[in-house]
Amino acid sequence: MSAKKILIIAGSDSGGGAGVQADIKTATALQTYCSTAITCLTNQNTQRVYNINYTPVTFLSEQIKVLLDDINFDAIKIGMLGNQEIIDCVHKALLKKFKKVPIILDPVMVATSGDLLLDASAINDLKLKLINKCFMVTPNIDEAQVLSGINIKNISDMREAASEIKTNLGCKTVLIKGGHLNFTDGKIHNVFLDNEHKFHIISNKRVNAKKIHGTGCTLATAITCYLAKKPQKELWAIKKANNYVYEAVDNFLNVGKGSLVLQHWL
Ligand code: PXL
Repeated sequence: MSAKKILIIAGSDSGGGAGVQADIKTATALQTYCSTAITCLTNQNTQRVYNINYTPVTFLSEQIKVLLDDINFDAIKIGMLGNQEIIDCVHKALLKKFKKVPIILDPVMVATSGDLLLDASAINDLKLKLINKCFMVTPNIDEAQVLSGINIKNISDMREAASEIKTNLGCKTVLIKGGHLNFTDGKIHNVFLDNEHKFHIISNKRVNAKKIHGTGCTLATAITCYLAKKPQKELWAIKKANNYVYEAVDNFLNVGKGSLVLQHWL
């Protein structure tokens, strides 16, 4: 049997709700093979992130190199990077891939618990070394505000921020996730700006539950899997991924004392 193959470059969440753990569960549920290059180990549970241990960059770049030498990936997902050194390492390791394979970057900055997952000093490097070369970036509202400099309160601000990110930072497409905003109709609206500078609104029902951890990682990985299956069908991939996340959230698990987590065996 054959399968589509993705490479996940992201951090480990020892609690299992987000990070590489959520990514592997998602890829498996979507019948996609995944390899991983793990940027860091977080020490965390459902309540908070206690500390972070980064992978030595010489080792991380060797890992990415041997994977790329061996496996012909259909798409690549980048998640938590953490600091400038790791960003620089991933940028160099992927140089030959940016134009050949769709790369989806989730610009992870802060955990659901509020803990910081990217050094503030690394934001410029993220913009200049990775975002400008990626096929898609998937910021949430807070990340989109940091990347665009725009204060986002509604869909019109989301459009403006997406346009700013695509035009000024140079990625091909932008998906701004609206889950952190309260819309008057009670739904969640996400704004996608495509390669031809056309806007699309992708909406879904909001699940009424307390904080859920791992939605961003899961969505970006699901998009990566669907794009691996059908390249250039990014709107289709986003809609399918959005449905996957909605179902996994609607069937949430309450495994600890903190945030709820997604259920991937639907
Ligand atoms: O949800 C963002 C995220 C990404 N990657 C890792 C994380 C988290 C959130 O906690 O731990 C490793």
